[in-house]
Amino acid sequence: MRKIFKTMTGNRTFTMIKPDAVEKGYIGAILEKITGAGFKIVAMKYTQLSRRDAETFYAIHKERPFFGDLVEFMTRGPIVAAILEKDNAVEDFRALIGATNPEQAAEGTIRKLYAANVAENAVHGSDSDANAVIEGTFHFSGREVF
Ligand code: 3AN
Repeated sequence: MRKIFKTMTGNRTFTMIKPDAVEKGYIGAILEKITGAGFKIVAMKYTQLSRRDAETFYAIHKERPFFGDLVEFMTRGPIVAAILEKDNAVEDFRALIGATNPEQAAEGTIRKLYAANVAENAVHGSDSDANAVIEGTFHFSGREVF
């Protein structure tokens, strides 16, 4: 369990390649963007969220009108979950993926390149160091983190 707490020093973030991007065959291209931007993969798995997993992971959005659709979407097929390491990981990764809505995402960002729309937006990135720890420990045990 110990290594994941390095996230608290601000050098780790958590990501998922979401079902839409997996379905379209973008896993390799997205991982290449991530490692090409200087992120080191310190944990990774190919898995599928249960309904309960998705409801727990996105509990912060449970009052939002799109919550039901979000849970349906995130559980409809496999995802890639990963913990990434880089200086300033959370902020730099949010910059690499771009705005939540791909129409507003900057050129060259992962969402601009690979996301369909605001609901099916290809990748997740933690929004704070604290959430990176919560999200990383939700998906990985200590022996799966390097
Ligand atoms: P981000 O993923 O950029 O941090 P959040 O945390 O606001 O964005 O939203 C979590 C997820 O909920 C998004 N990645 C997207 O799949 C979905 N979502 C966010 N806003 C909307 C919206 N207005 N309509 C539909 N789905 C949304």
